[in-house]
Amino acid sequence: MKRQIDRTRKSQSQRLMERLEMLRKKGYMFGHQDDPFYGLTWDYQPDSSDVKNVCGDWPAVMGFELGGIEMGDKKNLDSVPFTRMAEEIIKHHERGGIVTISWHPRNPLTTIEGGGLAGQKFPEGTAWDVTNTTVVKSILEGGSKHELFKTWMQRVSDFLAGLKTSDGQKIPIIFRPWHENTGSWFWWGEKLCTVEEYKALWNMLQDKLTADGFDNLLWAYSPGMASNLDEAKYLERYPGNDRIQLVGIDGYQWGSKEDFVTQLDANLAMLTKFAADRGKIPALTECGLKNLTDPTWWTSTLTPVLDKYQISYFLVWRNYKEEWFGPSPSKPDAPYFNEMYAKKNVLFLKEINNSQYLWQRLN
Ligand code: BMA
Repeated sequence: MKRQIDRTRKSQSQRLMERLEMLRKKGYMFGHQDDPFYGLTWDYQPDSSDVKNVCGDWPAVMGFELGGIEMGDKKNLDSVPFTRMAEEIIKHHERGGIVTISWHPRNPLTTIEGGGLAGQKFPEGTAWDVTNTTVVKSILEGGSKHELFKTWMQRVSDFLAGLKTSDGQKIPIIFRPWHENTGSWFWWGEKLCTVEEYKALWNMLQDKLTADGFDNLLWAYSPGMASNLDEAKYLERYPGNDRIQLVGIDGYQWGSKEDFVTQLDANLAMLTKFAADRGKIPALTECGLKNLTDPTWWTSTLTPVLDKYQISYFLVWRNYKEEWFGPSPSKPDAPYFNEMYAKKNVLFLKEINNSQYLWQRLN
């Protein structure tokens, strides 16, 4: 009888972790939020992508956003239908890509239960509503919104449960809740909850999803880039080595190129050392220059810094008509994006699939 190697012993998250470890020896991956849903000149066409329309290849990493799932909504906060989202997540996995998920849930204290945001003025009721500093406390055990929040977590769990391949395999996912928590623009931000409350919030969600059997999640912690983000600061709200597999930073260029480069460089130096000391995967979990006001940005600003570090990936935010962070064929940054695409150490889908082949053979 032919002996079969049992490949089912390792969880999907362990396998993803190993794949990421191997890939980052080769280079860093490019990621894009909401890539297959819409771009600057199109929306909801099958198999389309601004990135693919520029360079001919899919992003290695795609980001998806669950905001709205907690309300039982059919579409997320950016109007992406959840059924379509599940399809695209499965598709990206099946084409060999890597999936990451974020969640910007409504504010459980100020949102209107059972209703939409109609009648409420942005940011009232949203993740960005920071008028009340007891939101986290209110959803923890014993709080007035604890039961409501349990319903919200259940809806996340139900969505995740649908993310399986046609042969029933769970899809590995980099799950990145409660991000940019060292700023104070989300209801889980630094000035809105104590360290203990933040950690309890993290644990509540992680424990719930773990209890539901999701061993396919790779948990990512990602505070925002900041001049004071040293190791001690990073550790302050860090949920713990046993809870985190991927350590990230979200860092956009909002000001001058020089300030961005200096801060990103310093933060990545800290992050990659932090990761090496603890056996974690480092990544630039969000970044971008809004509307690519400097079209050379990809190769003049970003990659010279990233080339210095062995990070797993960087992900730019969505291409929304009024605010975009990825390339588009009609925009002047497209040739510079292609220049970046041609770099050997910047990895898109085709390249990571070659490595995946190797990785499968080695395991
Ligand atoms: C923000 C903006 C918003 C969007 C949110 C969640 O950065 O892009 O328009 O609703 O992310 O994707």
